[in-house]
Amino acid sequence: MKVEYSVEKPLNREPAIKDLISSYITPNNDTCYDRNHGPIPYLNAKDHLVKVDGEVLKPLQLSVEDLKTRFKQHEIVSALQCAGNRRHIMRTLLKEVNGLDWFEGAVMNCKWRGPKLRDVLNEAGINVKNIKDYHVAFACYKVPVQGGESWYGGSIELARAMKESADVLVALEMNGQPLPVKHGFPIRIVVPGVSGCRSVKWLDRITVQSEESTNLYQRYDYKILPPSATDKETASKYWDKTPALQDMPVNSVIAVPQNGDKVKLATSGAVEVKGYALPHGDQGPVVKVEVSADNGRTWKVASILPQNSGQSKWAWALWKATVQLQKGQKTHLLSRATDKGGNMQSGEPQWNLRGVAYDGYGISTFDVAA
Ligand SMILES: Nc1nc2c(c(=O)[nH]1)N[C@H]1C(S)=C(S)[C@@H](COP(=O)(O)O)O[C@H]1N2
Ligand SMILES: [Mo]
Repeated sequence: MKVEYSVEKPLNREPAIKDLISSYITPNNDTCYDRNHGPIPYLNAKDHLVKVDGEVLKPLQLSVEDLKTRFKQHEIVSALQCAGNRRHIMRTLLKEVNGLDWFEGAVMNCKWRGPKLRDVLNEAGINVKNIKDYHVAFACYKVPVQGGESWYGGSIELARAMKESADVLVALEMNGQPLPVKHGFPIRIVVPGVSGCRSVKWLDRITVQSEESTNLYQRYDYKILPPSATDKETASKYWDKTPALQDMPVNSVIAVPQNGDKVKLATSGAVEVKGYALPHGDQGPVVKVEVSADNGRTWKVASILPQNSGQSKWAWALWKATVQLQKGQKTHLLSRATDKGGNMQSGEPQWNLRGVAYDGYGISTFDVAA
């Protein structure tokens, strides 16, 4: 099997933020961020199989063809975001954290297509007494990952998997094309609203089980540790007690003007401010984004670009606002989002050791030319 990159040097990269927000649907190219804990395997769609096992009546082995032809296909526009998105802001504004230095581009908003996980599980027949006590684990055994683990995996609650409106997909396509190799070809899970780490790529196993995935990345990473976990040592006693991160928080980011830019005002004294915003878990879509030029004392409502209106609750919102500014000054802008569920960014982000799920106000500090 051909692989690209390695356990020592996996492919991890993000696009320039201005490119990212230039299209509502993030195209299948380098505008999509890459997050890998190991090498990228080149799988053959003709012989690749996904095993469905665990607490099911009829274990299955499904080919890509089976998944395409034996189940109803669904298309969902959903953001997929790494839990570490915006980590750089957390380490800069709050305190140093452990983890890759993601800025604000570890997110993409794509059209995913494939059967619903629930339909696949229904075909296998869930064999559990109380669905609330179970999980569904996803795994890729094709390549080893960092931390000495020989496979990658993650899990979600079985109840979420079985909930029709949770839209959990066994995705075969991204933006109308077969999944790109680096994004999981030929099969990946897409769990809308949830930290990207559970959306397992190059999927080869789906297991209904009474405990969470035992993979390192479910048990010892991707958790919001309490503030008293300040290093590896103190964290060790919290890993077991801290729930695995699932739903991502309501969030917004200012992309234009970018932090550090030199901005020329229009003759009107105005500048156009643009960015993206994301809802909390399944509470989308984002219904309001506001911008402040006075450190949060007053807020101006931004307009959400029409591509998003009435669309998927899982999608991001692209937004823009026109703000009047003073020439020749260092300027500091903030943004905050509110979703349909009423969740609003609080402006009081909590520090955590792994720097995950940072949800402080969108922020941009730049010079306005005299
Ligand atoms: N098999 C496998 N699946 C994986 C990962 C991985 O390293 N291996 N990384 C996860 C993480 S942490 C994220 S954020 C997303 C990134 O998806 P992308 O590379 O398509 O952007 O994939 C998830 N699925
Ligand atoms: Mo991630």
